[in-house]
Amino acid sequence: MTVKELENKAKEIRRGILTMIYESEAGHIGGALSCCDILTALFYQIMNTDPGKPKDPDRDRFVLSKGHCVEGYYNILADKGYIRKEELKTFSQFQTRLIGHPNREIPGVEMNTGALGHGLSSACGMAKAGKMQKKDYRVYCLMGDGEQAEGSIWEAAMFASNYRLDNLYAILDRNTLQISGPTEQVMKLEPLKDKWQAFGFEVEQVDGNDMDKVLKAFDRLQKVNGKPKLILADTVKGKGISFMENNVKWHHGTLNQAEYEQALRELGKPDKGGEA
Ligand SMILES: Cc1ncc(C[n+]2csc(CCOP(=O)(O)OP(=O)(O)O)c2C)c(N)n1
Ligand SMILES: [Mg+2]
Repeated sequence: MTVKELENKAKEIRRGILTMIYESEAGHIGGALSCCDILTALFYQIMNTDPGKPKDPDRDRFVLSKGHCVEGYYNILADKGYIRKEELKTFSQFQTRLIGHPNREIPGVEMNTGALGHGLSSACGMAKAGKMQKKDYRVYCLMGDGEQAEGSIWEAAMFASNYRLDNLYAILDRNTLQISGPTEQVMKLEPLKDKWQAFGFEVEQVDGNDMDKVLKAFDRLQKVNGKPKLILADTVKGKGISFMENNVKWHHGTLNQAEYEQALRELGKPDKGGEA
C-alpha cells in the first residue's frame, strides 16, 4: 500500500474506534487513537500475516501489551478478515468474546493482555522460540509509556538483549500520559531513549503519528542484526480529535451524540488519491 492509502486506512480505523466506543459506551479511547497509525503500519504493511492461517507457525506475532487499547486492534482484525465485521457490534456486551482486553479466543490474538507489564516478557519467549527453531518470523510488541513503570518490562529487556533477539521489535507508545496524569508527574521515565539503549536495544525515535516516518523507522531497524529493537514513538493521546488530544480525561471515556458527531466530522472522509 502507498503511504496515502495507509493514512486513509488509519482514518478508517479511527472511525471504527469512535463508533465502537460510542455504541458500547465503554473503552479506552485516548490510547487507542494514539497508537492507531502504528497498528495500521504493522498490520497493513510491516507484518507477515495471513488471516486465513492465524496459527501458521511462520507468521509474525503481535502482542498488544497495552491491552486496554483494544478497539483499533479489533477493527483491524475484522477488516482483515480474522473475525466478522458484524461481531464488532458485540464489543463489551454480555457474553461477547470481544471483551475490553484482548484474549486468545479471538483469531489473530496471540496473548491475553490487560494486566500491564507482561507483554514484552511473552514476546521475548516467542522471539527466543523462533531463534531456537531457526524460524524467520518476527515478534512485535506494543507497550504504553505509563506501562514502563512495571519492573517486569526491564527484566524482559535484559533477557532480549542477553539473547540477542534481533527478531524482536518493541514499540513504545510515548503519548506522555497515563491513566491519572502525565507520566513525568506520576512516575518519571526520562531519559527513556538512553534507558532502552543502555539495556542493549537499537532505538529509533520517531513521530508515531506520521505514517511515512513510522515506515522508515521500521525499515531502518530491519537492517540491524544481533540486538533487539525499539521504536520510541512520540504520539498524541487522543490523536485526531481536537477535544481529546493531550487530555487525560479521555484515557477512558464514552462519547455523547454531539461529541461523536463532531469527532467524525473532524476525522473527515478518506482523502483523494488512496481510497481505504
Ligand atoms: C498491572 C496493571 N496495573 C494497573 C492497570 C490499570 N491501568 C489501565 S490503563 C493504565 C494506564 C496505562 O498508561 P499507558 O501505558 O501510558 O497507556 P496509554 O496512555 O497508551 O493508554 C492503568 C494504570 C492495569 N491495566 N494493569
Ligand atoms: Mg500513555
